[in-house]
Amino acid sequence: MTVCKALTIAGSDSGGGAGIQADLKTFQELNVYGMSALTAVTAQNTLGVHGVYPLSVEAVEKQIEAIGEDMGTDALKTGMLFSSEIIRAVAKQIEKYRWEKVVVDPVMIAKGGASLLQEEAIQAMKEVLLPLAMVITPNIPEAEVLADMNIRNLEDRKIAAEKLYHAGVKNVVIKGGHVNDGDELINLLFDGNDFTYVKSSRISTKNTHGTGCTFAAVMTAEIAKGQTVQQAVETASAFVHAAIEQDLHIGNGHGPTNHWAFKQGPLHEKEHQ
Ligand code: PXL
Repeated sequence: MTVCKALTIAGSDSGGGAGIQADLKTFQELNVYGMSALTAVTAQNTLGVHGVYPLSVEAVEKQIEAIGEDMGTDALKTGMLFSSEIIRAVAKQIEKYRWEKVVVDPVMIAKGGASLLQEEAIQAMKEVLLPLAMVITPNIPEAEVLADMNIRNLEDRKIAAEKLYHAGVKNVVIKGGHVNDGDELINLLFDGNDFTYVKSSRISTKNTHGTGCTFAAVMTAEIAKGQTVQQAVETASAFVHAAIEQDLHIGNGHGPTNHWAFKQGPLHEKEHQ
């Protein structure tokens, strides 16, 4: 049996809903062996981010090297990278190991508004990381920053996707979760030739913490297995939809989603008590 492997280079969310915790849970659900290189630790719960503690560039490099020198990976994703120094170090390692199945989730701001990427790091992300990306998965506010334009409708989203493609990214997915345009949610994929709309129904809830990380983690796991980018977007949309639909009611703020819902369906609460 050959086992598929995926690596997440991202921050820790102590609350377990986003960051590497979301990534590793998602990899596991999809039968992919998960590995991680931590970039920063956040002290966080459903009410917000209470502290951000970046790791040293050396610590990030060493973790990636440890994997590159021994285990290798079939695909990787980047999440919270925090600083331009960490971005440059991560890009260098991706080049060193010639990793090509690279999913970049350009994490910038947490749900409550806390910054997970320093302002000056945006330029580094555009310069050194986007050209290495097989796929980038921004939400609309992130796409606005990276493409340097306002996105008011689907036409604008297509223009932003084209701009990001021309910045060197092979496939651009601009997710539709952050617009209120009715019952239909459209995740837009642009591969340099065609636009594909991957549709699902919108669910109204405040419990969406970690959906961006989870979406990119599904894509990474599916790409690790050899699925196409379009298939990966379809699975990611279905996985996140199930995770939101069957949420867990944990915490008093923006709650996490249910990472086992896609595979296992709803858990009957407290059935063992
Ligand atoms: O969802 C973005 C995100 C990514 N990574 C970490 C986070 C968050 C959101 O809070 O905490 C570590």
